[in-house]
Amino acid sequence: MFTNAIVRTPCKKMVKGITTANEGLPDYQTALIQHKIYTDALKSCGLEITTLPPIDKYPDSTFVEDAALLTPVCGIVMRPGVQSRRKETQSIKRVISDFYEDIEEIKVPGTVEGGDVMMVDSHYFIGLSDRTNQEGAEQLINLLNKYGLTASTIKLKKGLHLKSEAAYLGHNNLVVSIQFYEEPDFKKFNLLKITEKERYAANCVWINNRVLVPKGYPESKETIVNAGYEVIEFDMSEFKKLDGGISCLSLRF
Ligand code: CIR
Repeated sequence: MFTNAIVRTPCKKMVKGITTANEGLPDYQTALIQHKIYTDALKSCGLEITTLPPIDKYPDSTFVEDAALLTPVCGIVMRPGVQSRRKETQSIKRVISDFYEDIEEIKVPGTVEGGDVMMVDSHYFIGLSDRTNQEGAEQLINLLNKYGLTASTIKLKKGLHLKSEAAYLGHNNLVVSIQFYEEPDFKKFNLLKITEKERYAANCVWINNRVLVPKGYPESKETIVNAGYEVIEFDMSEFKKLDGGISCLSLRF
C-alpha cells in the first residue's frame, strides 16, 4: 500500500531530453497537461503528492523515478548511468530526507537508475542495462540486504530500463514484454503477456489495486482488466517521445 508520491513538473528544456524514440520533439504545453492529469490520478488513488518545481538545467528531470529507490524502510539515492542526469539526484536527496531517517547512496563506479529496479513485495529485481551496471547492482543488493530486503539481477536484452519491459501488479501477476516470456526467474509468476506491437504498455503502474496504463494499447488493457484490475488510462504521447513511460514520472512509497 503506497501513501505518497513525488513528481516533478516538466521543464521547458524537456525538448532536449535524451531519446531514441524518433517520434519528434515533445510539445511542452501538452506535456504539462498530461503531467497534471497523471498527478491528479495519483491523488485519486489516495496518494499524498509532493510536486517539485521544474529544473531547466536537467531536461530529463521530470522522470523522477530514476533518481531514487524508496523502500518501506530506507531511501536509496541512485547514480544515473548518463552524465547529463547525475545531478538530478541532489535535490531528490534533500526531498526524501523529509520522509526517511535512513538514506543510502550508490557510489562511483556503480550506476543504477530507478527505472531498473522492480519491487516484488520485499524482493527487488535489478535490471542490468545500458544505465545500470554490475557494480551498481551489487552495491544496491548489499544495501537492500542491510535492511532485511532481498534483490537479484536480471539481464535486459533490449529496452531502456527493466520497468520499460515489466511491471509487478501484486497478487503474483507480472506484466512482461516478449523478452521475458521465457525468463526462468519469472517462471513463478502469472505472466500477463504484452505483445511486441504494444510493448510500450509493459510500463504500467500498480497503485493500491488500480493499474495506470498508457492510452492506445487496447490488447494490453484487456489483458490487465481480465486479470481483475481497475485500469486508469493516460495519454503519455509527449513523454513517450523521450522514452519515458508511466512509472518514470513518479516515486511512489
Ligand atoms: C532518459 O533517457 O533517461 C529519459 N529520456 C527517459 C527516462 C525514462 N525513465 C524511466 O523509464 N524510468
